[in-house]
Amino acid sequence: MKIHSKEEELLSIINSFEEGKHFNTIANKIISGQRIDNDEGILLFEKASLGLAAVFANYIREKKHGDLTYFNRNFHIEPTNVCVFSCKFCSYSRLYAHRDEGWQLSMEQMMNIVKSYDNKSITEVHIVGGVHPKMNLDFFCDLISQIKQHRPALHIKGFTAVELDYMFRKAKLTVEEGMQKLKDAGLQSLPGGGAEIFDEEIRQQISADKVDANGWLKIHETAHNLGMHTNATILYGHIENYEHRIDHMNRLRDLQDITHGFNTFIPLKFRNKNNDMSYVPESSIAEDMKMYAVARIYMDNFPHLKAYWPMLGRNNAQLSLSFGVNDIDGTIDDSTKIYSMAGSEEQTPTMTTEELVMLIKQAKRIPVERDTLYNVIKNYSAQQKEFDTSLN
Ligand code: V47
Ligand code: SF4
Repeated sequence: MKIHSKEEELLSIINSFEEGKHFNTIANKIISGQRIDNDEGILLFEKASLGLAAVFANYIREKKHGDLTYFNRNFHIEPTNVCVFSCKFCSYSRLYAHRDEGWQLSMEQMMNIVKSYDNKSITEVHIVGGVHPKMNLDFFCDLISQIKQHRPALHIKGFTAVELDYMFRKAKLTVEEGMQKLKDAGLQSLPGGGAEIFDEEIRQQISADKVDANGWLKIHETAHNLGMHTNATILYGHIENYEHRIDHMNRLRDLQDITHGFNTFIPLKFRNKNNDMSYVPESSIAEDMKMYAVARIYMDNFPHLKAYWPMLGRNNAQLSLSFGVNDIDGTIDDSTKIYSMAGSEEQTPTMTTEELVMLIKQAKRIPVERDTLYNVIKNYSAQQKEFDTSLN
């Protein structure tokens, strides 16, 4: 019997697809580890069937990570949903004039949230919220130092570039000065939010008044230069087209070539409940899976691709593990409202470690608990074997 290499296998699978012959150049690039260009990214979105895109994305995923699939134990603090901005897709924020309809947590309330995890083996707190005009840089430096004093080993991932841009401008500090101050207080990494879509025209239509693409990228570059790791998101499935998605990923890929500071790319599906864009239909699950697959193929220099289950729903997050995804975020403990308020099926997002492990095992992948920086805390591969035999 002839033994086929993985590469030969990939080429023969590609050629079994009707449209396969149009994708030989892309297949050869993927096999030889070369990156695809923007036109090829658009071709994948427009002309590749979902099955073909999945074959490419899965090949890359398995080359990078095998079956390993990461999750972590985390909770969120959302200090406020009061926001000076009014992004059209946002279901969560309230303007300052309507602050009575929203929430604004005091330092004590936020520290009580942190303390409520004292006996739990949590490794990360993710802090993200609206842009409140009275919660300034000093307030957040104080919050970070108090958390660090209370629980030094807890990794603090906090603040989108949108929140940071506003804080730094109000404090009349440069991005470098502001970021250094937060780092000195104990901030360790940045989440990927606020990126939305970088294209200037689309950004103008959906979130006109907040930090622009260059401002977002500059903040992440500065964090990288200070040795911090960050994530990046894309908000897709609204009024953008495939060119805009590729342009967005291209700007991130270019910055990553310079800094290598991004850990994870997180496509965020637009959810359309209770916001000013409710007239825009949500993308289909097939479209969501295509987005993950093309992201995995195009973003060759991003180590990880995450499906954020509170937004996508746990079943679809499980499905995404066959479309290039190798991370599904964490336990969450019902501590975020951004997606439940926008209509996600996960109205009280909480998963135990056991549930996350089972979700990953059912998809025939190997669960790995990680910390924020992808250091392995526990690899469940030994138990995977037991699971496989119990199925026979
Ligand atoms: O920037 C807001 C998005 C983001 C809606 O880095 C919406 O690990 C869809 O960035 N439909 C904030 N998306 C959340 C975020 C994030 C989440 C999980 C993990 C990480 C990480 C980062 O949420 C915002 C915006 O793009 N968002 N409203 C909506 N209706
Ligand atoms: Fe404010 Fe963020 Fe909502 Fe925009 S997405 S309105 S910046 S909370």
